[in-house]
Amino acid sequence: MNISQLAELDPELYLTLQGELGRQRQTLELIASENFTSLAVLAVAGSVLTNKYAEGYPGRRYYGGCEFVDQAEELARARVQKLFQCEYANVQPHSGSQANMGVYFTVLEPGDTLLGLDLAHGGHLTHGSPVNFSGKLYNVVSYGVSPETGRVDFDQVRRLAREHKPKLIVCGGSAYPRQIEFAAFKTVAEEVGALLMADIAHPAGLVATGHHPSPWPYCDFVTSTTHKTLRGPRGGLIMMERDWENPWGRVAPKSGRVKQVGELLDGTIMPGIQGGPLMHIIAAKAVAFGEALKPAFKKYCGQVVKNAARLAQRFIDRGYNLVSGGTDTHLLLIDLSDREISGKVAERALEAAGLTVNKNMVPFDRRSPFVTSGIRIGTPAVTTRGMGATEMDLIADFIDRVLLDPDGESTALKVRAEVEELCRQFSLYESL
Ligand code: DSN
Repeated sequence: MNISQLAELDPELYLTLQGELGRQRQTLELIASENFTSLAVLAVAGSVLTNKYAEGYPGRRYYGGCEFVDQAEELARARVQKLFQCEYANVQPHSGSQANMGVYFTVLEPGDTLLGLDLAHGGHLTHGSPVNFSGKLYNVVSYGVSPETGRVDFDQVRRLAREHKPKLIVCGGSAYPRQIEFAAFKTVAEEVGALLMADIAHPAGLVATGHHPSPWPYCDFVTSTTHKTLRGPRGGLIMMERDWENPWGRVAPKSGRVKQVGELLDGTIMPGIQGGPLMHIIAAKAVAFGEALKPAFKKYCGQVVKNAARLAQRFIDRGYNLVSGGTDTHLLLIDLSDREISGKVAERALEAAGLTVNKNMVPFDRRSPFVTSGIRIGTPAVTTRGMGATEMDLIADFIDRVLLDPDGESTALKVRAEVEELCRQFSLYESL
């Protein structure tokens, strides 16, 4: 069925979907965690596989009729293992949060100590924010970035690790513009006997294509989402370079055999925290992993990084402060602390002009998380549309004009018209 047929069947929802498709087509999507999937990923995510219950794992399900969904999950697993060169992969987590929960529930007991990057310094809710399950269940110690460099302060990480002896150290985040320092984290983890988990949700596509260093052999666990730079359907993922016998002496009930860590992770995801896997999404993950294995995806990720670097330079040229002074990934964080305009006002003004970004805390922010002093900008989605250096220069110009005149209606209207003209040149989902 084509979406246009929904016009008669469900006119209300049809209007909503058309509205969103129009928004995606006519605006510049600069949210660093968003992207546009291929039509193949979209089709499979909307396929008959949504009908199937398949609790369990391929070959050992709690339901009959799993022949074909088993194939889909096996394909997804095999492709992601090849993509990230790892022995273990669980493709069932519904989201990045559940992937992180899967590792925490396997490795930690409530009250255990977890060392993660502060949300305001670029971390993620699930890295120990007090309003998240991670902050409520565990004794969280947070590290941050250095005020001088905007990069992780390893003196602080080491000091906190020695003092608090975390069982698990988490590296990575959702607003860290620099490459994750896996090797440096491993040195600290080894020194204090902690396990190391990397959350590569943001740079996953860059990691897969060699545009960001690999977490192997440094990290015990790697979690990710599948919909950011990886450009797949919305979902999560857990990986280990090698499976290994669990060090906590957990045994299989009947045989007494010591379980592999992978078996424990599988059990934590299902039945521990999830029931039926989303087989349509797992199949769409398989499609996306297949796409990511192709040379075109490597080229795309290279362009994502080039575009972010170009955009960063254009903002620096115009006198903006960037957290860490720039980027080596797909995202940059403009620090507006020295300006009157807040992240909240900037986000709204840019949206009115057809540019979608999100307000974001910057390190040592004096404004609240609802107001913030930063905006986060990412290049994955505009790069998928085919934009390059020339368009990055235009985008920097659009943003600058709006930020210099956030209340100006005519500025917003003028920029919006130019944004729409640019978007027309880079069509999106033409066949929908
Ligand atoms: N909300 C995601 C992001 O925007 O980075 C992280 O989960």
